[in-house]
Amino acid sequence: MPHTAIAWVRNARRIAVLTGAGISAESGVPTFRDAQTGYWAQFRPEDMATEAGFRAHPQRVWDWYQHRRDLLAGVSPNAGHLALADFQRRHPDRITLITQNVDGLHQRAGSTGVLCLHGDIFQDRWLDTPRNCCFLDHAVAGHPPYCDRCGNLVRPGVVWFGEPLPLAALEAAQPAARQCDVMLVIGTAGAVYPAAGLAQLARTAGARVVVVNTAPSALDETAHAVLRGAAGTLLPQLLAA
Ligand code: BV8
Repeated sequence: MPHTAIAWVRNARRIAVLTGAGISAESGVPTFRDAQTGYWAQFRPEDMATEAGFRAHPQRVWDWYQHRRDLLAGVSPNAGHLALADFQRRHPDRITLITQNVDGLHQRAGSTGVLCLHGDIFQDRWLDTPRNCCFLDHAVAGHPPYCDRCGNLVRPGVVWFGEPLPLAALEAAQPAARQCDVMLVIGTAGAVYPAAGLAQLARTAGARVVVVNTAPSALDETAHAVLRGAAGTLLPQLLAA
């Protein structure tokens, strides 16, 4: 663990953290771009995580999310999630946690005020604007569930490709990136925007950017330091100070 990165964290008044699917990998959650296992291997996540994909194949997409929800029910936060939650407990006003993940593991580790840029896989919402007959707790069970009065479909409460990010989360994440002294970019390929753009925003505003990733990522060149390794190993070292 380079001492410079530890020193930057120790001396930082404000730290912004951007996490991606890689921080949940050690919990046993397949990352977004890992080849989907089994039946799902034949489909591209980028095609399924879209409104068009859901409208074209509602059962396939719904079952993919149900499969991921079921998998998440059996996993726990790992040392990387716990190190971030522990740091926030010790330094409550020094860290802002921004995540692309929809798995809720940061919250289960004890992190609070998590800015969820891509929604929450455990939330349901209506596909079409709900009418006064559409009540989620009255939706008829199905793949997907639906309103038996107007046929509206239930969809997962995540942000699909081509959909805008939740304004409140994004409008909190951008100033956090601009005002931080250090940005930690953890476990993300850096391929999805506007989330990945937060790293450049931080760098342009003068922050030290530190990437933690087991493999090269599109944000390595935005970083002042790249720590090659697993989040579950490196974060406890980086944040223990
Ligand atoms: C939007 C929810 C506009 C669903 C997801 C430029 C600007 C703006 C938009 C765009 C743009 N260019 C292109 C776009 C469009 C698009 C986009 O970015 N496309 C990409 C494919 C090019 N963006 C959008 O559509 C966004 N919306 O821009 O709207 C708009 C405005 C107004 C009105 C209408 C529209 C919405 C994007 C959100 C998509 N939803 N998730 C779901 O989960 O099913 S994105 C999905 O990808 C997940 O959230 C995931 O977190 C995210 C990013 O992936 P990563 O987290 O990086 O995961 P990945 O598997 O790729 O990588 C894992 C990394 O971890 C690897 O690097 C690996 O090495 C590393 N790793 C593995 N193990 C470990 C590890 N690291 C450390 N430790 C380990 N142990």
